[in-house]
Amino acid sequence: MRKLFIAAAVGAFMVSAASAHQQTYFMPQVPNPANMVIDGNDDDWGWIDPAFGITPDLMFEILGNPWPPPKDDFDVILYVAWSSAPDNALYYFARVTDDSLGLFVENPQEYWNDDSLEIIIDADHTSENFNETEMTSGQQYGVRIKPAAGQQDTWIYNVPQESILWSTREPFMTFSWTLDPPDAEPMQQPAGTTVTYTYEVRQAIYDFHDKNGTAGSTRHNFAPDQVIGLTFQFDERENAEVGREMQPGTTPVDGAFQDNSNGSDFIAVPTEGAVGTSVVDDNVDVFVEDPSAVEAASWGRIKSQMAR
Ligand SMILES: [Ca+2]
Ligand SMILES: [Ca+2]
Ligand SMILES: [Ca+2]
Ligand SMILES: [Ca+2]
Repeated sequence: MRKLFIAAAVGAFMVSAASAHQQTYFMPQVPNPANMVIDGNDDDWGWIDPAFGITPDLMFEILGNPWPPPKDDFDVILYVAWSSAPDNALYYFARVTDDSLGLFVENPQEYWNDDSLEIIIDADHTSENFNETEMTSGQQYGVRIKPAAGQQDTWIYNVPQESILWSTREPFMTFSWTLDPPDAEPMQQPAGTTVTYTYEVRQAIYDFHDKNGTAGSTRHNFAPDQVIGLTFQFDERENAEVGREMQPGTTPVDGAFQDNSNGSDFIAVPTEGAVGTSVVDDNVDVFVEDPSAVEAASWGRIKSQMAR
């Protein structure tokens, strides 16, 4: 059984590699969602095999800059994970090290021009150009630390109706961030120093995302070995004069913001003994997957398959 499971995972990778998508990563299953605390700290991520960490050497920069940059200019580690039903959610954590905090815009629609993180989701690969569907078939989320007073720190870009923001709010999306030093401010940072900021998110994701809420939407149900259309792009800004200067992320081509064929895929790797328990009640329909699991060693075996 275990070999069959591994074959399925590797098979999925092969299929994906042959498709139009640009890069493939693996994400493990959260062992117990009830133990995850969305507070911007990674002390609840100790379970994750460091091999799943996505670092600059596994990323691409799509605005034409030398890559990777010096570590004091921009460095990051990104963890991505999924949970089974009933929790059934996407989790991610990122820690960025940066020599200049670039937070200048107040309008969340422009967060992409600041230090921020964009998350592009077309879990079921139904969408090519999802700007044309106004993000019902694929969604471009943005998160940024230190929002202006009264502004959300989470967003969905490029859709005029603010009703679409329902999935950026609790209980559907929970986002917390940290900043170190906590009183760091753009343009006031001593030369030669770095700041560190984190993003931590749990969010429900949708195969069809209605603009008005869950009633017309279709929740995505995670399962082992799924190939999820999912792209992460960091935006790196340094000063008030020049906008975003770098855009490192999980795809080597531009355009994922509107077209899933320009994005990356993540394969859902099961974790032995994982449960879907959660204290969160999203009040949405889910189906319960058989929590079949492979040994932790399967990840290493998958990697060895990939290396061939
Ligand atoms: Ca945490
Ligand atoms: Ca920098
Ligand atoms: Ca979709
Ligand atoms: Ca910056």
